[in-house]
Amino acid sequence: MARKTPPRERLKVKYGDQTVARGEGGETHQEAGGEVKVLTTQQGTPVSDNQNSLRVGRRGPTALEDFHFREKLFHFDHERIPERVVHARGFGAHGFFQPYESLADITRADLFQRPREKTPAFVRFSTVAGNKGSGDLARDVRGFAVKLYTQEGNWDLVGNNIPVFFIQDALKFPDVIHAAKQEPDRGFPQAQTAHDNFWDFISLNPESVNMALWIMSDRTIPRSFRFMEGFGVHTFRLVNAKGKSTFVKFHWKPKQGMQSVVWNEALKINGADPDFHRRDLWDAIKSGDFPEWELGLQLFDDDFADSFDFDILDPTKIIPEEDVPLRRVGRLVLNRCVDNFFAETEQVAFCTQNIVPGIDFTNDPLLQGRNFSYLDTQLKRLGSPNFTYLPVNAPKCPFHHFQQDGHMAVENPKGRANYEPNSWRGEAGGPRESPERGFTSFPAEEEGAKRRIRPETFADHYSQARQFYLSQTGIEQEHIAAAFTFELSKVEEPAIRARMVGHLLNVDEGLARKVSDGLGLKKLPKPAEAARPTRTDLKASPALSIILNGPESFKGRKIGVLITDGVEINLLNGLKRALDREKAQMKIVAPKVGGVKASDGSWITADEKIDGGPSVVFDAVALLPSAKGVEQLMREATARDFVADAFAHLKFIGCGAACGPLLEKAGVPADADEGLIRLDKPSSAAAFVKACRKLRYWERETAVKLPLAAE
Ligand code: HDE
Repeated sequence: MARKTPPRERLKVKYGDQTVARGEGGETHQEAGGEVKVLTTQQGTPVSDNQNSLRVGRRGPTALEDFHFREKLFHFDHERIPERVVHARGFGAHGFFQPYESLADITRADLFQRPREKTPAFVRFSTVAGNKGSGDLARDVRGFAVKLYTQEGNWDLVGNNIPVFFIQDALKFPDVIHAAKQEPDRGFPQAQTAHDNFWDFISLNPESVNMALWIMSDRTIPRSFRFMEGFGVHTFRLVNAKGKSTFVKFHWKPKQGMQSVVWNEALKINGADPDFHRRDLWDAIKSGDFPEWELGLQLFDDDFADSFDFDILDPTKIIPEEDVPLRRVGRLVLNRCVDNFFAETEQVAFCTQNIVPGIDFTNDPLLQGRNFSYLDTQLKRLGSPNFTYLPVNAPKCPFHHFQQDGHMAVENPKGRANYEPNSWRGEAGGPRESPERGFTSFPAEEEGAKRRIRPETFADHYSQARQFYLSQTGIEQEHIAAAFTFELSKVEEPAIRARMVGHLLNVDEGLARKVSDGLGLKKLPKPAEAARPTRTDLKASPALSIILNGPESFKGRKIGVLITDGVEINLLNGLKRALDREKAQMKIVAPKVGGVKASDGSWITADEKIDGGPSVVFDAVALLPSAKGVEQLMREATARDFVADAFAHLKFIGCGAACGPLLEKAGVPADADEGLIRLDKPSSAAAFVKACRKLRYWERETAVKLPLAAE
């Protein structure tokens, strides 16, 4: 049916300072809601009808001359660009980096010269293996890629939330990624390493064992991006104005403290809210709670490098913070969400080769390979060497070069000279090189035969894996054992399971036995053949534990409060006040999203209906139904799950006076443990919120029979 044409009067638009009829060009017109923009084609031609294509006759064919139709469909057909082969699912935000002090003595990098001066930043967090539409809570490494728009060019620190990597040579990258992603014949499983190909590769590749320990730890199921660390992984160089080089490892330390979820919770969050991590970052920034990380530098010289137990060029190794303490030199704050996901998060093009004067590479073979791969991949994804002009990728400092033309050349050099050297003077000659200001590589001496070789110094594959394991609390060790058991139980080929346990025997016998028992292996396999015996003299590094590096407050966390009609209003208000003081959030969960009538007759609007806001999406919960409401909740499976899951996931539970029968019905004895905290008068709210600072009541774990701990 043809759309009724609005009266001619309403089609008037402002065009410059004239008012002309729509259809004669122009940008805005008046509607009831005020002045709005007139829809145009990409060529700027105003569109009269965006509901019906051009037809010949009432029920006739569509005319090919309908340029608006053809342009619209043509553009739509080309909306997608190739997703990243790895790190396809990501989420970005803008912010800034601010140094605490001048680091001029160790680097000439411009962003580290002037204390408190802000350098704009864009950060993209990601998972590695899953495709763009996969769930946020996959057990996976998280990317932590930072683009810093310095006054001497863009510096991309393309890191992860784990400080080591699977492989020592970039040549192996396609193999490890092929093995991790969906198996090629069947196209599944999506976003998980719990399958044969992955563990087949890892078990045949002992250099991956340290990383295997890290990925089976809770590091790969972070509570959200805000609560995880970031690492540059490789050793880099900082170079000062005199040309002196200092080795450096980069760390991002979350001011919010570290926090992960438990595995059973991760599985359920993926169902309840597959966007849990991106929503968390978005909500935090939009509410003004800007996440912040401190940049920590581990600085060391050649003497340390030569005396260190492992090769500083080996990306499967860390340098424990206890050996080289972190120097905290500045802060990264994320304070602005993207305006458009595609334009920014999708089109941002990180390249490890993007470094600036004062920072330099080392010979880490993984880093050397990455320096090729990233530029190459951006051309494939973005389709033109001019991707550097996209606003999210363009430097924010002046830039001048002779690169020209190509697809989508939005800006070409002006003037006659497009080559160098040239004899044109002044502006006509274009930019010139600058030996003083320009980037100069650190003149490291290199020599040797050209061979395909892996240095002897990279050969110890187990000692640091053991050190990592022994640096964990008992609870975290149990989680590692449980994760190996879970993943290897999904492996169908028994030989692969056994081969992996053979590696674990070189890490820690207790761990290997737990996994072997968990898998039901009839007998313990032989330890894998080791190129170097496992060292047992490496000291534990408490910095590697998440639990030992948690937050000091409940700030930025979320409580889900389950209420019904008749909720005690003073109690609810008391809890809200206590949470406000802590700068934590309260979300109301109720049988209907419209809300409930409180004890004083006031109306409380809910944030979520119970099945839309299960307890897995909260850090702690409070149960404040009225006595009558409890009867209703006891009949609802979602309400029982809300309670049972909160308990099983070791959450603190604030218990209102009436909630006893609901707890019982959910299988939780009312006096089960000290993680259940009375919330029967407004003054008890403060004690409850204080308890929540510990995030979990870990003591409960051994009592709960869920697949959290290895049996
Ligand atoms: Fe990457 N990696 N990578 N990687 N990587 C990519 O670049 C690659 C490695 C990391 O949010 C790709 O733009 C090779 C280590 C992050 O856009 C690709 C090797 C670390 C991101 C690529 C590695 C990373 C990527 C895919 C082995 C931690 C996401 C799309 C030598 C220090 C960046 C893209 C974003 C993305 C190659 C290993 C981190 C294909 C060859 C080690 C955070 O170029």
